Amino acid sequence: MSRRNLNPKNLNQKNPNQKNLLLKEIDFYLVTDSGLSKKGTLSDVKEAVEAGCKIVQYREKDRGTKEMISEAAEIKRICSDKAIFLVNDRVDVALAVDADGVHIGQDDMPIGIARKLLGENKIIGLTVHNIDEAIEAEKKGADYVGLSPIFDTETKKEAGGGIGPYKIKEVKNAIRIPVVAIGGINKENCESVAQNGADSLVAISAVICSDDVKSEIKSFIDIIRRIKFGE
Ligand code: 3NM
Repeated sequence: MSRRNLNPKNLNQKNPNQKNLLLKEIDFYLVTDSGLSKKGTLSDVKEAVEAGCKIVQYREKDRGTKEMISEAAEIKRICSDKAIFLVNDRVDVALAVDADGVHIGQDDMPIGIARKLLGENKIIGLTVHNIDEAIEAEKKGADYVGLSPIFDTETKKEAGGGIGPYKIKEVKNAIRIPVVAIGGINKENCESVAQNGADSLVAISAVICSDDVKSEIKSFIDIIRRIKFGE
């Protein structure tokens, strides 16, 4: 199905399938990081969307709520009908700007409460580290899981050691919702991530620390789509 027919703006309308169709189309997944960014979060999002990225997560740990709402509103405008826009952890910020959904961790707001607050049509992604958490996430109504960390990473020191790309296949075989791989992924190892069945992948430092965010993301998209869709 053509991505052009799948408009994130329609997430608010009464089509419960819309979000699943949108999630089927994702490849490279941008997670923002203002601490690592060279040109700033808004510039990174803009370049990502221009590169063809179809999902953006605003992850900000160092700003106050007011500033986050203002930045989130701007990101939503940049994503408009081109990319799904999620907010990390902060359900309140997602609600304030009417984002397309949230991404939450195991210790964040319980998914059932987030679902009640956001409604059925919004997207909720949950971070998982193993098969049991992935099965539980699907049971509790997550729309996708973020499987982490695939490799060791300096970007999130508390993430622990990498579980290896083969775990992706095991998790894929255990659930039906999409699996997004995250942690220590770069251009050299991303083929193994896609080959093991990841529907999408996040690479923060590999992209955001580069001088040309747009062209880096384009290369990731090309690699993932070649393996995922045979393009
Ligand atoms: N979450 P990089 S690892 C945001 O394991 C985040 O849950 C992780 O950055 C987790 O692509 C991570 O630079 C950072 O390794 C990933």
